[in-house]
Amino acid sequence: MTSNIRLNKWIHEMADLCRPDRIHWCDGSDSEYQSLLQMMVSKGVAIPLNPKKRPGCYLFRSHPSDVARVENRTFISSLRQDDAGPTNNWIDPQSLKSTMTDLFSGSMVGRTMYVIPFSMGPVGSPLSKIGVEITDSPYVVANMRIMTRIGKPVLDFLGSDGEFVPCLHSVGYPLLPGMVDPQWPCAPIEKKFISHFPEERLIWSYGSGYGGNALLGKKCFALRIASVQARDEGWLAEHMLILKITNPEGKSKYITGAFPSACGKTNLAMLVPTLPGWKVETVGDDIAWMKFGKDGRLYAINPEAGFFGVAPGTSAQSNPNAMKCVEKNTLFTNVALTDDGDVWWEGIGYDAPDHLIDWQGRDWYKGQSKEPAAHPNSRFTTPAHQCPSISPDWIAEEGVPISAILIGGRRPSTIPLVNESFSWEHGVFLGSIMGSEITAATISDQIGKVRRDPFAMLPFMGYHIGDYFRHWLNIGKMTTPEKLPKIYYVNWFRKNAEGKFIWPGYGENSRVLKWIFERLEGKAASQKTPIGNLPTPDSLDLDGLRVNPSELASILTVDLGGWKREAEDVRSYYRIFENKLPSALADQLDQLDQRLR
Ligand code: SAT
Ligand code: MN
Repeated sequence: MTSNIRLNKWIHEMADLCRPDRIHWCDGSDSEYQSLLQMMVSKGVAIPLNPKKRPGCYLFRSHPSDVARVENRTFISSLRQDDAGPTNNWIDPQSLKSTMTDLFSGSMVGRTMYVIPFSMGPVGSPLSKIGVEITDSPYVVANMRIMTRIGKPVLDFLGSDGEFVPCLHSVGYPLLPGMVDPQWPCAPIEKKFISHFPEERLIWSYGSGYGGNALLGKKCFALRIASVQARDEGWLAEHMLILKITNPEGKSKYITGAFPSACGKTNLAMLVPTLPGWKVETVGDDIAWMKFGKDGRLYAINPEAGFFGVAPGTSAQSNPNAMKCVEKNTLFTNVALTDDGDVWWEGIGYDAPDHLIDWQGRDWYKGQSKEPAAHPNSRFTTPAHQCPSISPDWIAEEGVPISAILIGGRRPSTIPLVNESFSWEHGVFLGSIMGSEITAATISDQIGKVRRDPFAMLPFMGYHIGDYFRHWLNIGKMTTPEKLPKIYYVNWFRKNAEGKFIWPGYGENSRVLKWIFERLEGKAASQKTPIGNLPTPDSLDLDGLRVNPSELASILTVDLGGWKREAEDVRSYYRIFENKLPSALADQLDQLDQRLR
């Protein structure tokens, strides 16, 4: 219930369309959360974990067809196709709405329609924005309660005329009389639509109950729709972690980092430095909203309230803070279940017990079962405040001032460990060409090619990427150059001739963060190269690090041949932007060519 006129009208219209049996307005209370979980337990949808091992934790298993974001079913339905650009799927909004109206029609029959008012960012912060998600999935409600701020405080703040982004979601499985509800209802792939109407600031998602397809505050709102709002309002909505780093003298700086999915953003955000006296704290692990403060600097908030992290590979070695975080009050999806009611996944840091129940609910025997016990994209949903490394500033309403922006992907060759851009414009150029090398066996003729993923936003852009580059360049003109964060291109993933990682990564990445910190202080030395400023051999703290010296040298110098090929490849990649490629970036590429000669 709300006094907000627009919200009431929308809820009535959507209820008329979807025809749920009942409507539940989420107040966000603990008792509501507990009773939803109890209801799901009683239906066999949620499995309570052993309270002695994982108090307040539950396991969910999704349908095998519904285990990840579906990029080929994700649409940016701007009025003009040209505004969606060459990297997004587009359907004319009128036609998409008519298709989806048919799908939503009666889609909640036999179900409860939950109304979730949510705030991205601290309720009431000038950097925050409000959304309202309608969903027929109690799993989504429980996850949204961890990932965002939901319920009464949000409605109170919204008041009678506050603005919100309407987010309509249905799993697409109406329960007609006599039908049995499956454990994970969803619709077949061709009926799944994750749709964005940027001009209307509207999200419609049908047919999937999983992650970014269904928790609409995250990728749909905080990145795709927010990127459009940010363009129009002069700020940045980015796929970035936010961390706070403090040197042994107690001086702190805030750094954001854009990395594609599965490049270790969560691990970097929660990093435990190997360098004595240095400290890293977590502000966010996935999304940063950055706006200019009165002092002309960029301030960032983490719009989320939890972490939706990939479980496999998370261990006490790779990310001890995340392991602590998921000890309690955590929802697990598609991990394996042990006989004593605990969870297990590949790369958890210790051997599997002899017997498990795998992510599909089947018996799994160590040494016998061939398939992984946990799905490779299995997840934990866990409250940010439980993270031992969480910074007290993570809820700062005014955000935190950003000194540096890291960008990077998985590049086994060519890209050095760390490269400081010459200028904002040069940094935007590097951001526009970043990406990961294709290694998965799926597209075999593409192996070794680079999948460019500008600012790690490729799957999350709400408009034309060429216009997005222009927006980044414009942001650089909105303040004085010394107030802008410096942009660093990093690469933890270089490999040697045997295909092994050269740089140990994880906590050792603190050595790179230290160099960046000291560059920002005007202390650490650098050498100017054709591609940017690289550390001088003795400016990077390598004390106690055991890495083969010649291999180390290879990741701290410019691979001229590799960069010449890189520049050529970028030239052909840039063609997809046609006349939308800002001339400043074409100039940057020409200048790079010149310097490489
Ligand atoms: O499923 S999510 O989109 O939230 C996570 C991811 O794919 O990066
Ligand atoms: Mn992400």
